[in-house]
Amino acid sequence: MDDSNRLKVAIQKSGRLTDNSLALLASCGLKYSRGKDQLFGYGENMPLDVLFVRDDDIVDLVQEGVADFGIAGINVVDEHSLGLLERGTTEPLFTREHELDFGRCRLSIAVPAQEGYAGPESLQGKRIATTYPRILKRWLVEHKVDARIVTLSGAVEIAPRLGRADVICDLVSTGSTLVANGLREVQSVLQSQAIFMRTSVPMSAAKAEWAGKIMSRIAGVQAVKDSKYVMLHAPGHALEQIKKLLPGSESPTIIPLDASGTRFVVHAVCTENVFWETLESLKAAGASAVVVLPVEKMLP
Ligand code: PRT
Ligand code: ZN
Repeated sequence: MDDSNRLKVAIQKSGRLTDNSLALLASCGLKYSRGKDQLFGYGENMPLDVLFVRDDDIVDLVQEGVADFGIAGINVVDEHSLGLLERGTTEPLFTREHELDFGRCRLSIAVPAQEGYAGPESLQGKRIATTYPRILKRWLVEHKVDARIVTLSGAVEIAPRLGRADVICDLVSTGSTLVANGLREVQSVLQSQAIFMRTSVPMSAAKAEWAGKIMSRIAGVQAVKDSKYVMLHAPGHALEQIKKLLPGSESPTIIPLDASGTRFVVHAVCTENVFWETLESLKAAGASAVVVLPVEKMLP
C-alpha cells in the first residue's frame, strides 16, 4: 500500500485523553514508531498512522479528511459541530462511531457557593462565563433563559471573583476545582466522554477496506470491555438457576465433568461485569471451582 493509501488517526498529543487513546489503538493491534518531532507515529504493522495534535484540532482534521479517524471529547465535538451549523454546513462531515467510556466529565453551571439556585430560571439576566458558548447557547434556548454569554479562552472558574461574570459553565469531573474557587455545581448542561469519529470524505477502496477492519476491531474491543469469561463446576440440578445468575450470558457451554452425568463444567462469556455478589450467589446455588477471567478480544 503506497503512502496515499495509508489511514491516519488524530489523537490528543498530551492531555487527559492521550493515554487511553493510545491504549485503545494498542488493543486494536497497532504498533507504531514516533518521529523526532513527536507529532507523527508511523504504523509499523498496519497502514494506520497516528497524528498527535491538540484536542481542539481533531474535529477539523477529521471533517477535512486529513485524518480518517479521530478521538475527542463530546464537549469539543459538539461545540465544533454547532460552529459548522452556524456557518451553514448542513452535510455531516464525519460520523460518531463509538462512545469510548473514558474522558468522562460534564459541562455544568456553577454559582458562587453562597448563592441559591431554583432551576434554569435563576439564570435569567445573568452573565455566564464559558469556553463552550455554542453548547451553552443551545441549552439556554432549550430552557428559554435569556442570559448573557461571556466567552473566555480559559480560567473560567475565576471569572466570578474577577467580576467578569455572575456564574460559570465549565467542565467538571471531581468537582474539586469548583470547590477550591468557592463555586457550587447546580446544573449539568452536557454529559461528555471521548468518542471515536470517522471522516465522511470518500476514500479509496484499499483505504476503505482497512478502515472497515479498524472499525470492527474497535467494536470488538468495546464489546468486551466489561466482559468476563466464567468457568465453574455445577451439579445438574443447579444448572438452570446458575444460567439465570450469569450476567449477560446468552448460551453458556455445558460439558459433562465425568461419566456419572451428575456434574458439569459451565463456560460462559458474561457481557456485564461479574461482581463478588454474583460469585457468592453462584456458590449458594451449588457452583464450585468458579474462575473469572478478563476477555481481551472478541470478533462476533
Ligand atoms: O492541549 P490540549 O488543547 O490538547 O488540551 P486541553 O487542555 O484542551 O484538554 P485536557 O487534556 O484538559 O482535556 C481533554 C478532554 O478531556 C476534554 O475536552 C474533556 O473531554 C475531557 N475531560 C475530562 C476534561 C476533564 N475531565 C476535566 N476535568 N477536560 C477538562 N477538565 C478540567 C476542567 O476544565 C476544569 O478546569 O479540569 C478542571 C475540573 O476538574 P475537577 O476534577 O476539579 O472537577
Ligand atoms: Zn484543548
